[in-house]
Amino acid sequence: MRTQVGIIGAGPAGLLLSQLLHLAGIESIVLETRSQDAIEATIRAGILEQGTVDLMRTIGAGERMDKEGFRHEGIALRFKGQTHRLDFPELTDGKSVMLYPQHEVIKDLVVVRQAGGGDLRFEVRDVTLHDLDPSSPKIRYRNKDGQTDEIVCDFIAGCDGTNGVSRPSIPQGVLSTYEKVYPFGWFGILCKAPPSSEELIYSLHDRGFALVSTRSPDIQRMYFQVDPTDKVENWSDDRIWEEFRLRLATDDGWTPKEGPIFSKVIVGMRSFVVDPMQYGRLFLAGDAAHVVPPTGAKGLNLAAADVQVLAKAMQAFYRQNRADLLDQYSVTVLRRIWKAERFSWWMTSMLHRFPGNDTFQYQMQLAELDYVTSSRIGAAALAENYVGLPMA
Ligand code: FAS
Ligand code: PHB
Repeated sequence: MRTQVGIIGAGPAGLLLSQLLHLAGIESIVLETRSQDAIEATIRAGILEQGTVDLMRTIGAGERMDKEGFRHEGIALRFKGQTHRLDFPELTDGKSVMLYPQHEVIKDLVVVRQAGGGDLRFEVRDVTLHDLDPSSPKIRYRNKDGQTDEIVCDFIAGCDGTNGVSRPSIPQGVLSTYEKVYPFGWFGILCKAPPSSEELIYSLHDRGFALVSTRSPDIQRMYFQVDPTDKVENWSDDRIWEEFRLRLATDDGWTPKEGPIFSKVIVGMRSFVVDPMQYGRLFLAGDAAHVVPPTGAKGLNLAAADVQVLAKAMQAFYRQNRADLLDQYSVTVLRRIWKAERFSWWMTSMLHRFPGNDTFQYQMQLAELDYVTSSRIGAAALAENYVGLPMA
């Protein structure tokens, strides 16, 4: 079997890339280990930067997002019992973000790919990459009926996330790896309740971080900081709501809207980057090459930004026989990735309690929050990063 671009992984990176290439007349095959139902049910990110919203519209996948998504024109920062709103359009010349869940994005992308005759192969097994350098890479795998198959392609796009096979297929010594593991995780819940707030609330409390987000008018998404080794079963619904009430308390008696919790998960938090994001004819994009702690809401958006640059570079290769953009892909996207890593690390460091009760450190965090909520320049810097820095 032959194609131009073999894409491993049907997450946001793989599906967006496949659609972008399709619109540029470039063929691709997407291989995914999980089923279509499973990828469409993966609860992850919720915030889309302006650039990702524009991309979804440009590639013809924005209709349902525009109908069912929520434009968020700000966030609130809460500390010392006070709430401070950051007005994004006012601070960033009109930009904002969209609250539209990642699994809905995935559903919309699968629809447009299938409508466009996209070759998406689900439930594959034993994916292996071969002959990445110099010129005709191959992907071997077993399809869902158990038969082995080989795809010969011009390029492989490794969009298989942080636990995929693409990155480990790059020989030892080629990649420089940068990692920071945070000494806390997030306890995330989904509950049936009305929204507790019009916009997201990021809160720092002596007991730790808490985040009020949403998914729809009757399903809410909320998180609070926990020990990463903690277990979901240690947390009864009553104890969870008690913790949210404590950490989100304000001097004017604000309380969250409570309801039956139907999903509980604890996720670890780390910052991770590999450099370069290319080896021969293999190009990494999204979580396959970098991970951010979710505090800055950057994960999905970085994946979208990577594949926009990669698709443009592949288009230049096929249309103008130019290899320069492909050669520059890694340097180009890593500049923006490191800025997003910095922002996500900064938000995480400002808004979480670190073990060891370092009271001076805590005062520094409170002073930083006081600065970004009382200085227009400080607030604008946060807002500019949150809505999304310009594309590379
Ligand atoms: P993805 O991980 O989304 O997709 C990779 C795909 O490749 C998956 O479908 C996987 O099944 C497939 N795959 C893996 N190995 C394969 C193989 N060998 N062969 C074929 N396919 C293979 N971001 C936020 O902003 N907010 C959040 O709340 C948030 N929560 C998160 C929670 C978790 C548990 C995780 C892991 C991430 C979260 N993120 C969040 C970040 C998230 O949004 C990611 O950045 C985003 O999914 C990255 O997209 P992709 O790079 O496409 O990788
Ligand atoms: C979410 O809605 O899941 C979400 C929103 C903002 C974040 C992290 C997660 O920073």
